[in-house]
Amino acid sequence: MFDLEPDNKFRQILPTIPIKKGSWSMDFYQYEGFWYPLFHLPGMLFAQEHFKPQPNQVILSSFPKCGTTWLKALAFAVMTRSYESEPTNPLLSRLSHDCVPFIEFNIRSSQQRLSLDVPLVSTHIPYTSLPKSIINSSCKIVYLCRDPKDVFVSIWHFYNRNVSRVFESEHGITREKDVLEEDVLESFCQGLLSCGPFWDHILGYWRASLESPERILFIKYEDLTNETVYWVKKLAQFIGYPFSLEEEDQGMVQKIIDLCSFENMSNLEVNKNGVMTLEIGIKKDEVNTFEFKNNMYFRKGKVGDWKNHLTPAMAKRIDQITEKKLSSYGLTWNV
Ligand code: PAP
Repeated sequence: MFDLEPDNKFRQILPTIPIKKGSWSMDFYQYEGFWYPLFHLPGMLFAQEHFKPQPNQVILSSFPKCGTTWLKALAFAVMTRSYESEPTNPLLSRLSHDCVPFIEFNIRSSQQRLSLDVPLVSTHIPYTSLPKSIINSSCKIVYLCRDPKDVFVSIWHFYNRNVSRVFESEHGITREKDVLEEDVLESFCQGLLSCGPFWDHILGYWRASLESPERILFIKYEDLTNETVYWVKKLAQFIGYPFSLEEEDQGMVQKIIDLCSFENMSNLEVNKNGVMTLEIGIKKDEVNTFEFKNNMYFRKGKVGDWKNHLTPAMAKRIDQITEKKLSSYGLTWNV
């Protein structure tokens, strides 16, 4: 399924990098200190070598399941001033992932697709592994992070439904689990998930944002949820599309927030029944793709849902790692 071009970087580094098994028997490959499943690493390496940002491009970055779908919708709506319920508004007929491409999942077609009118791209690549072309550019980066307990629960649901689907189609075995098991938590704590460890991912962007606050805006999902107006205005200002007083008087900020809300987005026909295609590898001249149902990106959209899924011991384990790895850098969650 993930056959690759013989001369590509992934094939070259494969014999030299550590491989470990995570949950659902998935293999993870370690590169530059982070773990990737086979559907993520080749595209990441390709982006490192080939991605060239436009000077005015804004990079939306996040660890998976921190609210990327929401951030993409908000940034796209801010840049395009899409707030009306008119049929031409792209956010009403396309998943926000289809409006803002990932640099590592749009392998072959990336350069065409990325020369979009709306200068927005996204990535899950850790800061220290970003393409040098981004690091050396003056492009703004917006990073969204989230309480790791909610990230873990969200990832578990996503993997549980998607990975079990792959097993089902490839091996005829159903792997979907009903309860969150210790081995999945173990994998999360060891960083054996796409772009893990979570804490190192966050720390890379957090430190970079402290060093270059004019270039990197660091947002927490919880703050975006609780003080949405403040953060949407801040986002608009930061990426160079501030709201004028007139626009504010017209209620544009609130209209954008309403358009991008979980309730609105998750009820759109395209997000209920549509499908998105990620490019995850290249076989000869053909791009290998993997399809996700759009509704996979909309589960609950709540802060603190971990309380419904984690035992106190599981929550404590995650909190202890967060405390150990992040608190001395001033990063904490009180939810
Ligand atoms: P990705 O990394 O695969 O792109 P991402 O969008 O970051 O996924 O994360 C999905 C989470 O964002 C889901 O969280 P949950 O599992 O805890 O519910 C999803 O529900 C939430 N989400 C998606 N859209 C919105 C939105 N408009 N507002 C708030 N949360 C949202």
